[in-house]
Formats: sequence, structure tokens, C-alpha cells
Amino acid sequence: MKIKHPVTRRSVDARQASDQASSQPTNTRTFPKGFYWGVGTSSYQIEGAWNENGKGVSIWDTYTHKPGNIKNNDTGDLANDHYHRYREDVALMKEIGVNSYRFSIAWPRIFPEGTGQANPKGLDFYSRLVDELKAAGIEPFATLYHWDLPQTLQDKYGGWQSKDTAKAFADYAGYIAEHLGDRVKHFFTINEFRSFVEGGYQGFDTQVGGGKVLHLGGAPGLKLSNGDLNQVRHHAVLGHGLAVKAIRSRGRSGTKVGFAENMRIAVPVIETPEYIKAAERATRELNADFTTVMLEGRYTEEYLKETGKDAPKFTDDELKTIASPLDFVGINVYKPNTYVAPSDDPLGYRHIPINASHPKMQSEWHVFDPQCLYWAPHHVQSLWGAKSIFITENGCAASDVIADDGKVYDSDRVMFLRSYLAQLQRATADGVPVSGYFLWSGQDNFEWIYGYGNRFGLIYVDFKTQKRTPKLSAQWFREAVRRNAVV
Ligand code: PNW
Repeated sequence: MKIKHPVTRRSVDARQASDQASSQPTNTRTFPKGFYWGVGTSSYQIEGAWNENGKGVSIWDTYTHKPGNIKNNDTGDLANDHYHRYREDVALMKEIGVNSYRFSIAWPRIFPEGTGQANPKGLDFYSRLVDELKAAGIEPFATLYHWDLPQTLQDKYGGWQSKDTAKAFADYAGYIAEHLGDRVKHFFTINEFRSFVEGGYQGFDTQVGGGKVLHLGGAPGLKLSNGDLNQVRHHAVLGHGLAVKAIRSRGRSGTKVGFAENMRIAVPVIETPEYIKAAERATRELNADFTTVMLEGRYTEEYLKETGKDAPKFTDDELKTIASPLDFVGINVYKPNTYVAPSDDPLGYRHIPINASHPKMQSEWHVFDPQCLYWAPHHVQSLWGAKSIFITENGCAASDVIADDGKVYDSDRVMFLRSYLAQLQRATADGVPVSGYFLWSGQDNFEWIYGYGNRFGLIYVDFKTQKRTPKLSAQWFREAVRRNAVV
């Protein structure tokens, strides 16, 4: 209901102010000064050039070349041809206005055999990319492992089944810090421990037509027992810790390092202190194998009890290495993993089922709830006292098409970003130290076992012609970045 006021000089001023407000909202949700706004990609998903200029074969080259592993038998052989088009891609990012970019380095481009002789042409590509970014005013954030392990290390050691792979990873990480550390100040060691370990070393079976069962997951396509899988988890976090140490000793003094994990997120059903405590406890236990051990230097009692005879074998020294001090914590946040309520049992929480009608984004795993982007960084601060947190991935797939006017109207992605980012802003307003946000993804790309069907980009890519078309969401994101606020 509108309330009428007598027209006085004062209310006229007020009316003018409110007219302005309607065209330019004044209650925008502003992010902290110096906030990093970026987009993310990974080497195998965009680069292509899988066998050019001395690059070694990666486990994803091997895996995608085997028919039946990937939807439509898509491969990353060419992908977005970013290896040759990186200048155009940096220019497109500059147009969106981002001040940072999270990309990953393909280990087999640098060390074709995983260890030993470096390939100077591999390093040269990333060096040129970094120069191009810096010239465009975009801060480079490099991920060292986004799943494309050199095939040689798979053949020789069984990949992450062996500590030798963790050691080789640290050598490679130190080499990169030494050679790019003059211009790259931020490194993420490993991307999504859980995804590549569980997908690649155990995977899952799925029924296909004619009673046939298909084994899916990702490279290297193994099917290990639970005990062996837990040992792989341990070697992955050990690799992270060894890499942190190598980066500290071989990088520059200002070099900063952390990890990027898709931690499981428990959301309190109701925001009361009891529910929030329950959600924190659940988040700590649900991530016992990766985030918790990296930030606490111990496996929780509950994890060791639950895994029993399948628990990983480890030493105290290894735990110390795994929990090497970090400069920031990176988390990939897409969905809540569970809703929880307080409980009287010793764990202090219970899971609430997610209703079958709960809204989802296009990916069948993608439960929609913006609250997770509030609670994830909140838990990381309250559980582990993190001083700096990056949202290393957030975004969604959508059924994007080129409209008759040549544009891409991804209204659902705009809705997704607006509502998720509003919750992230709420966290920063509450004092949660979030330093930056990387939207997944800068462009549509090779979405692992789903091939090119699942489009996550701000920029639409026609994979036949390599034509790039910024979507409506790119326009929306540009405005958010420009105002440093959710609009
Ligand atoms: C991440 N889930 O994977 C990866 O880091 C990216 O390479 C990938 O393209 C992106 O997210 C989109 O999928 C995920 O089931 C895989 O919740 C699975 C889940 C989340 C992220």
C-alpha cells in the first residue's frame, strides 16, 4: 500500500532520491574491496593440442581414446583449441572484465614422462599465457593438478596408488613454482581430490540397454577395493602436502598456496545455533578423508572407526606434511550434499532426506540451493579458522542454444548466479574471509564423461567452428564484476 505524504521540499528531494534508486538500486549487496572476480577452466577440458610440441600422453588421452568411456565418444584432442586460441580467449575474459583467471597446467606438457627431462615448449605455452593475462590486467591463479596425470606414471606406479606419484607431483610443483613464480603468485595444488580418486579408482556401474552394465567414472578407469581406495585418498593428500613444501622451498617469498576441493557441504535445515552446530559437525566428518585431514593433520576417530580394517596406512610424519600450513583454502561449491538436524546420538547430527521434488539444475547431480554458498565458507572459517577462502568453482550446466538472433539466453544460469552470489555476499557481510570467486566456467568445454553435451560456460562454444559467443550470463556477470556487487 502506498502512503501519501504532503508535498514538502523535503519529500520532493526524497522522491528524487527514490526515483534514482529505482533505476540504480542502492541496496546492492557489495563485496569486500579488492575481491577477486574470475572464471575457471582446466587444461584437459579446453586446451586440445594433445600431442603437440612434445606433450606426453595423459591418462585422460588414453581414457577418452577408448570407445565407450565417454558420451558420444567425445575426446579432448581438440577441445576448445585454447592452446592455439589463448590470445582470443584472454581478450574475451578482458571484455567480461574479470580481474583473475583460474587455469590448470597439464603436467605431461611440462614433464612428458612425469619426471626427469622437462619439455621447454610446454612451459613456454604457460609462460606466454601468463604474460598475455598480466598484460590484460588479469591475475593468474594456477592449478597444478586437474586430473591429467602423465600416462607413464600410471603405467609405472599405478598412478596415485603409489607414493612415488605423490613425490613426482611435488617435484613437478616445485619446478613450476620456480619457473612461473616470478609472475604467478597463487597456486592451487590439486583440484577435487574426491572426484578424481573416487571416479577414477573405483567408479560406478550403470545399466545400459540390453542388460549391459557400463563402468563409468573417469581416468584411469580402475575398480579398486575400499581399502586400496582409501590408500589412494591418502596418497593424494600426501601429494598435496609434499607439493606445498616444494612450492615453499623453490618458489618466491610472496608465493601463496592452497588446495581446491569440492568439499561435501551440510546445510542446517533451520538457522538456530543447535542446527548450525550439527551442520558443522557433519561437514567435518563428511570431509574426514580430504579437507579435514589437510586442515587438522589427523583422521577423525569416526573415520578410522568407520573404515576399520580398510583404513589407510600412514605415519605421523606424513600427517604433518599433509597439514602443511596454507595461505588459503579453495572450495568448489555446487550443491548441498545433505541437510542436517541436531541429534542425541554421539555424532550430534542426523541427515534429512532430500525430497524427490527438490529443484535441480541441468546436471542430474546438481541439487539447487544457494544456501550452500553461504554455509560452505562459513563452516571452513568456523571449523578450521581459515584466514582466506576462495570459491574456486561455482556454476551450472544449462541447455544453451543459439537463438534466431544469434544470442544465447541462459536465463536459468542468470537466476543461479544471482541467487548463489547473494548468499556468498551474505557470508562476506558476516565477516567470513572470502577473497575471491571463480565462476565455472569461462567457456563451454569438455565435461569429462559427459563429453561436450553439458555446457557450463559464460561463453558458448560451437565445437564445429570454434566460434565463441558470450551468453546473457556473461553480460550479467560483467555487471556484477563492474559493481563489485550482486545486482
Ligand atoms: C568439477 N558433483 O567436477 C570439476 O572440477 C570440473 O572439472 C567440472 O567441469 C565441473 O566441476 C563441472 O562438473 C564436479 O557431483 C563433478 O557434485 C561432480 C560434482 C561437482 C563437481
